[in-house]
Amino acid sequence: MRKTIWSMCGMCTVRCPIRVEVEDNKVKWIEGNPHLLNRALCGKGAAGPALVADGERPRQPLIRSGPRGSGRWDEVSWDTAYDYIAEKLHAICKEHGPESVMMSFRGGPFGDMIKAFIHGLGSPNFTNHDSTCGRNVHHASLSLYGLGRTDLIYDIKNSKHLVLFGRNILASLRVAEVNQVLDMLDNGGRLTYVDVRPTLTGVKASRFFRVRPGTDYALALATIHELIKAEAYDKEFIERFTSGFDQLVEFIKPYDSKWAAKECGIKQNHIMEFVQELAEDRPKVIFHPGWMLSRYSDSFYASRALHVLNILMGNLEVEGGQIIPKGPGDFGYKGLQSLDAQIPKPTQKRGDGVGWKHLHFDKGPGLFHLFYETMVTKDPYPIKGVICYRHDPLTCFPDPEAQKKALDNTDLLVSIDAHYSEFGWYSDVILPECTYLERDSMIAAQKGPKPRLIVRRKAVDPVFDTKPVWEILKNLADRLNFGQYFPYNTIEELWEWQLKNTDFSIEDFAEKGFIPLGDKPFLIERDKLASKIKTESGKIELVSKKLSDANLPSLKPYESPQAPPEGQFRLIFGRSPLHSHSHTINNPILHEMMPENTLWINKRIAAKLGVSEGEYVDVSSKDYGGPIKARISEQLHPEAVYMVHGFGREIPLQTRSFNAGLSDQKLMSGLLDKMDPAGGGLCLCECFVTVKRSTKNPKRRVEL
Ligand SMILES: Nc1nc2c(c(=O)[nH]1)N[C@H]1C(S)=C(S)[C@@H](COP(=O)(O)OP(=O)(O)OC[C@H]3O[C@@H](n4cnc5c(=O)[nH]c(N)nc54)[C@H](O)[C@@H]3O)O[C@H]1N2
Ligand SMILES: Nc1nc2c(c(=O)[nH]1)N[C@H]1C(S)=C(S)[C@@H](COP(=O)(O)OP(=O)(O)OC[C@H]3O[C@@H](n4cnc5c(=O)[nH]c(N)nc54)[C@H](O)[C@@H]3O)O[C@H]1N2
Ligand code: SF4
Ligand SMILES: [Mo]
Repeated sequence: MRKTIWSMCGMCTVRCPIRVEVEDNKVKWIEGNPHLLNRALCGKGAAGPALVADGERPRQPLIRSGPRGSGRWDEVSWDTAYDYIAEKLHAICKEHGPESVMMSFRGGPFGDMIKAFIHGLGSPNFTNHDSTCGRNVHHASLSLYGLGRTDLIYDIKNSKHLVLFGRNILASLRVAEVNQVLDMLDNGGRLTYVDVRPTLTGVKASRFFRVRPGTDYALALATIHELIKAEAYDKEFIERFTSGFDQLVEFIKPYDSKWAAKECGIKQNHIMEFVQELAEDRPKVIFHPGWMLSRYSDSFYASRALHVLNILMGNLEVEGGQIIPKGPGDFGYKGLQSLDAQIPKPTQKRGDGVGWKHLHFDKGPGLFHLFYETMVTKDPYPIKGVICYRHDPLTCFPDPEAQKKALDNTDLLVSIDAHYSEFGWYSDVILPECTYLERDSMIAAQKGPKPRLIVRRKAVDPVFDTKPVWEILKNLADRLNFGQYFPYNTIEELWEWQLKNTDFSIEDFAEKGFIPLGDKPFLIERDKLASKIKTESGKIELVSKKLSDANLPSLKPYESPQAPPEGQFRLIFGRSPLHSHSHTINNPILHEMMPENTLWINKRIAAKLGVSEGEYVDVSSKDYGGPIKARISEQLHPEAVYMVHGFGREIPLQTRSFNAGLSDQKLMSGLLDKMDPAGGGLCLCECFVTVKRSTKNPKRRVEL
């Protein structure tokens, strides 16, 4: 008989709530949770069952038997793997102190357990991938409101006008957000989209600006200029809640629409029409401040300018504007017990310098890429152990060869992953986690207009000898003598412990798959809004004290992006709706639908290079290159070439993805330490590559 399991998708880190139908320990059907997603699921989510069945993943613990990266492994029992890791970690902690161990995590609602593990060990070095993703956006938001990136959400459904600068919302997707955008469009809302190439979102947009790569900041500045000039902004909001407006007015003077039109390669009258629309639609206008904005050397300032536009709209805590997400406490509920909160915070300096060398950055997860320098310099102390849970730094950060050189200074690399990752392949131990459909998770509290408690439930038993992370970390913690911080033996005991202060039990999830904590969303009244602004001054700081203290400008003069050197192109990347970064490339179904990436080339440039659609071109940078098929585009900006991230994998046991397509991160030589000093994000689009028509006739197994 078929049974329903309420769970959470794991094909990307959005973790959409899902309803799974199971029969005879087989997944028969998956759909979005009808109470939250109207049954919708994306293509990757639908391919989940193929992952469970796929044998091309680590099936039991592996300990390296050859040199790092050689691919020679001993298959071992879980006890042997735990003992091996515990012994190595003991030795590292004894010789160098626990701070010599760092642990990274992909991010998301289950981070409590990961933080608890590294803090329980006695190290402050919890970190994640975010300097290649949203750190610039996070720091931009902090510098204005004292609130982080996830402390603001967007009421897209009710907005009159959604403005997206390179936020390809319909392809680089969250199902709930796609639903909201489509509802907004159905309600007659406007969508303005800015990109350097045609996209799914651009196709749906009511206004599309095709800009020169790296010029978003110019367009945002000109929009600020013209709105202020037309006095089309919320004066009361500015006066009441912000500081530094006079400096902004002075700063913005040179940046008018005529200037920006030339800089971005768009029409001035289109900018002026856009400004007119904003004046009509405010305050129900949302300028999305960006998600993946580790791109250009001014991405932090571009994101900051987009936030300034929200502030001019006066859209904070307004229907159809920006909302401060509410937690259980806002609706009178008690929250979950936190594993991490019961552990004394390690007091040593962080190994990446965040919080003492770099005071303007949020301590939270710090900045992973700065640990590489520490591995080499051993300053303030050596880094000897790296544990990555659900994170693949060799794919996530640029220049993997430079990373490997730094990693060679360590004594222990552990990958806890459901797949072979490039990092796992280079590690000393791989601990295979069972896939999301094969495991339960701890309970998570999700903030939002209506907060909720949510949990992932196991749909089927693990096919191989793989284990869930809650069990893996508990076993390691016991062996390392801090098992008391993981006060459970079974997942049921963990749930009970988490729910101890609430009036709920795990049975309360049975009806809908989640526990709603508040049925009616509410907006914070203007009179109470000031208390929600968390800067030192209590104002939204258009000129930030934190930045000034760090000798950084808040209003940075615009600098035009460098044109590519003769014969080269700026390498731009993004995502496909069919893949999640690199870890779906080998999925049997998704591989079949998109087996390799292509290099997008502007039509005029392609003609110059003598390349036609589907022919091979050779792409190269200093240390890496290879052939890839060309995809000719009318609208892609001629300075750029574009590819989807995640391909060019070199793990022989993943036969489908092995050497299929090219890797963008491997082309990014020398970019590992090119960080925006104000935002902490890496400048991944500051990469130039050479493209030539390929004379080779490479073997390719699959035609596009
Ligand atoms: N050049 C370049 N670099 C980029 C990007 C780019 O577009 N181009 N994108 C950037 C962005 S936006 C981000 S967010 C980062 C993402 O980079 P990462 O943070 O590394 O995230 P993912 O690639 O999503 O997945 C990380 C690992 O999680 C593993 N995994 C998947 N499911 C499970 C599971 O159920 N359990 C466990 N234990 N592991 C699992 C995958 O196999 C993979 O090895 O990369 C960034 N880096
Ligand atoms: N299907 C799918 N969805 C995903 C993910 C996935 O892997 N697959 N990953 C998730 C993650 S971790 C993230 S961070 C988000 C990222 O989602 P987004 O923030 O939307 O980022 P990308 O898709 O990387 O890039 C968006 C666009 O930026 C454009 N771009 C490049 N340079 C410029 C420029 O100078 N100006 C402008 N305006 N545009 C430019 C690219 O052409 C691309 O179309 O997606 C999330 N959703
Ligand atoms: S966006 Fe798609 S892949 Fe990601 S969690 Fe949701 S359904 Fe799964
Ligand atoms: Mo990301």
